[in-house]
Amino acid sequence: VPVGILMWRPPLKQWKGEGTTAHLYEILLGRCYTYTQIVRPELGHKDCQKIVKAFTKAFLSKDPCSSTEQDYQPLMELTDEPVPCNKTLFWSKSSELAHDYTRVRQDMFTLEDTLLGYMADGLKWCGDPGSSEMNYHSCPDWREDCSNNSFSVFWNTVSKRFAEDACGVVHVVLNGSIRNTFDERSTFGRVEVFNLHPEKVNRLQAWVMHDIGSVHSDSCSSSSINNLKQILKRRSITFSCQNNYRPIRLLQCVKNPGHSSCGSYI
Ligand code: N1C
Repeated sequence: VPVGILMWRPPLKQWKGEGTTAHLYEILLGRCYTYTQIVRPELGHKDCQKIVKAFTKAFLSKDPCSSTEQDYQPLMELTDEPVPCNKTLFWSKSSELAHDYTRVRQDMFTLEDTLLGYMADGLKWCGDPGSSEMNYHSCPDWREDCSNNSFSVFWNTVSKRFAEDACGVVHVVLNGSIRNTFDERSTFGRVEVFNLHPEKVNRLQAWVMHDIGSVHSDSCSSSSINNLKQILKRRSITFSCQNNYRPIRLLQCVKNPGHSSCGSYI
């Protein structure tokens, strides 16, 4: 048989989004070991080889536009990790600020402070039905190709579990410098709010933060926040809201010490 025939591979499909992150497998494995051995050694018993295999098995050799929650179930089962009551922190359009905060408040957890979120944060991945390889050239774009793509379904699945597991008072950092501070189409608005369990979540505490120097566009009294309040009321969850929660404001001021709105704190 001519070598050329053995080496021929069907062409991978072309998508509008960027392809799988280079060295994805090694990055996932490295992050898994970093998290379970160094960040939270109490999780040292987790089998990172098995976890990363389950992760890639969820999407390899499959159509990246027909990804399902079930694809990620084996991975979810290997990575259960309860967050203590009162310590869950959600965010929407405020990723950097929320993570700056949990870096300092080590007892609080965003999804990226749990194993799966830590492993997947910032990465892209997809497979192809005609190949057992990852597609490093392109992956489906949420808008232009399909919404049920391998990484959007992943974030929906893990965000859902993160919300289902939450208990006590839960927190959310929202961005008051954009028009839709509470966006019903965001993962927070679409998935997390609806997967909180009212029998164990007594209250959602929102912190609406304004970027330093921006013109305020939304605050706790805005209609988008009122919408969140109504949704929670229907779900029997108490809501409270605070503008520019001081501990987080101080973190913003660390990055903008000279700004007039920070002056009174120095
Ligand atoms: O759509 P969002 O925000 O409201 O999602 C944030 C919300 C958080 O509370 C997290 O628990 O949902 C969870 N989450 C992530 O942790 C996460 N890490 C990285 C959701 N999405 C996450 N990503 C990527 O950012 C993912 O690709 C998704 O589409 C964006 C959502 O960010 P957003 O719109 O600011």
